[in-house]
Amino acid sequence: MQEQTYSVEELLLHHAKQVEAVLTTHLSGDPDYQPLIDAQIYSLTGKGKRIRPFLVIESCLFCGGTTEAALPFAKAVEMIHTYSLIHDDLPCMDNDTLRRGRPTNHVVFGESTALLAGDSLLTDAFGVIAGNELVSPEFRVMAAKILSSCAGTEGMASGQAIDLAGTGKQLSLEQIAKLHDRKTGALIRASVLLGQCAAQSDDQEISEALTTYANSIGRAFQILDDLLDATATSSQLGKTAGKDDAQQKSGWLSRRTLEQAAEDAKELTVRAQESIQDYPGSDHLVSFAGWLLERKQ
Ligand code: GRG
Repeated sequence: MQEQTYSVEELLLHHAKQVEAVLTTHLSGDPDYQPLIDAQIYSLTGKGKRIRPFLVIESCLFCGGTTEAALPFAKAVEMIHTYSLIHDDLPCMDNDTLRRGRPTNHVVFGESTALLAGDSLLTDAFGVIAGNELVSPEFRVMAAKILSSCAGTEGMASGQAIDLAGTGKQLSLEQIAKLHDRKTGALIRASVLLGQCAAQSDDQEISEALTTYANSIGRAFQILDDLLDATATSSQLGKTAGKDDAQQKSGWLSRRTLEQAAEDAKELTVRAQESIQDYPGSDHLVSFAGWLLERKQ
């Protein structure tokens, strides 16, 4: 496929198909723990946008690597994203019943299986990273370190903790931005940096450009998410709409009007595009940042 002639939607679909073909290949059936396998397959095969795998693959191509080398890392990031959605929906967290247009994992499989499905996805993701034979051991270790720091205590998990602790409280815009950077931005940052690892590039300048790009689209993405939460319906989103208000969450709109938030997202998108647009081969990542701003889901 000559990718440069395709729209962002077509590229997303193309990469989604590639990653979906390998997402469940590490899971083999055993009647003793079949529900644990079924629960993972259920959530992995839900209708996700596959934004993070897209970023891993496109960042790898941008850095001179191949889709084949990027695929295991793309799969690992999607596994961690899927675990976070399963756990986020649990009764002890957001207690949600709708995700990716279907009942949430614990509604279908029960709470303990959902918890274990998330645990398995998180743990197995690191096995998938370690098993990427198209990348040298040095870059596999680098990828594992990046993913662990972006998903763990310094990243997504603490973002979730700050979010839960802030429920019902008025956070400042700076506090909300910090929460977004961890809860949403960290895995987006991991995606682009894992793409660079898959290309076996340790170019510091490129790494910094990709980090600025990811931090900016991560913020814009979450602002858009808050805007959609306030303005779209549950059936449009495939998840429960209006949650921030109902759960007294301190989202971007607790401090900014709809118009200001849209303007903030636009500025962040421009910043993201400017951080990489002068590098050759950045056109897909540049267009993707613009596409994110227009998304309706
Ligand atoms: C449980 C450690 C832990 C973390 C949970 C992911 C998450 C953190 C919470 C989910 C709720 C939420 C609003 C997270 C912000 C990130 C986000 C918008 C996730 C949804 O990502 P999409 O839109 O989902 O890419 P799809 O379904 O398309 O993959």
